[in-house]
Amino acid sequence: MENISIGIQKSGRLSEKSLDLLKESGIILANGSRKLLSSSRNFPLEAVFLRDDDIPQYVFDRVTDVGIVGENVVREKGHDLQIVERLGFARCRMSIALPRSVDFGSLDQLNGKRIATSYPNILETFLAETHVDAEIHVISGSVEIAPGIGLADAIFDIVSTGSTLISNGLKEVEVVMESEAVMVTNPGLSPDKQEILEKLLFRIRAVRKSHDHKYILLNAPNDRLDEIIKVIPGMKSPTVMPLAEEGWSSVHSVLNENEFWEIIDRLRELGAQGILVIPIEKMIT
Ligand code: PRT
Ligand code: ZN
Repeated sequence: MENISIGIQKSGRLSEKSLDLLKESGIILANGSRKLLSSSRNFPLEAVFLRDDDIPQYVFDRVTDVGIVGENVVREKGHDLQIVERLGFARCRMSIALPRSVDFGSLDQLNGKRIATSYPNILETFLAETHVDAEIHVISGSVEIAPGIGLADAIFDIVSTGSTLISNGLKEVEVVMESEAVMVTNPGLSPDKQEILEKLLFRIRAVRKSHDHKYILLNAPNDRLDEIIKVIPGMKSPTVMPLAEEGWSSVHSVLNENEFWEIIDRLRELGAQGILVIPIEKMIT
């Protein structure tokens, strides 16, 4: 039986969430991430633990069939890979930042300036698109200190909360791209491997969907039932069962996390009582 191999970051910001995703998909790995390789005993998958920067190349060269890596790294490496799923974690943006003391008007100001970054390819493409003629200085780490020590006039780096910029006296002036962890592949997998990938994606989607949905149970007075049901449509439609107490029903449904509090407020206005909200482990629609 054929296996699918998946490149996962060995240790870093993506590692834990990548492994959690496999685990929640019911895929048990033999020996965690301590070794280079780890096979699953209940799914035809082998995890290969790598530096995140190497993952696009490994996938491109078909050393691994798929990989989980930041979209920023995929873009920087420039291999023609297919994003098969956006995974919603390790969200960040790649931005240009300037010393706080510099007044910022427009990108033209960067003409003739030095920009320090570890992502020269993304930056170069952006500068070409926006017709800015700046000098790119490649630094491999601690890019944020470059302006302070006179090595550059600006930086182009990953920003998440923005606190690293603030503590280095910098301000974000231009967001060049948004990024999140993605699953990538090099198209043209064998039919067997493609089938395993589809199975894996089916599970991952069910897990991810369950994360932003909640199961809700509540008691509704029968005379407001129609209005209450309109507020919570459910996957198909809500389940309604009579309560032992006359004039009341129990309503069960599924809510989207985004509209959760609004719906709860609305339900209370409509006289719903005994509202219970329960996490969902898997969700298959
Ligand atoms: O050892 P290896 O090469 O595998 O790992 P790495 O050190 O190169 O990468 P790692 O683990 O730091 O990050 C992996 C991926 O996580 C990145 O490629 C991004 O896609 C994503 N990610 C999400 C981040 C951040 N958020 C993040 N905040 N990567 C880095 N940072 C750093 C950033 O460089 C800056 O120094 O955190 C700082 C900014 O954070 P804030 O919150 O202060 O703005
Ligand atoms: Zn790295």
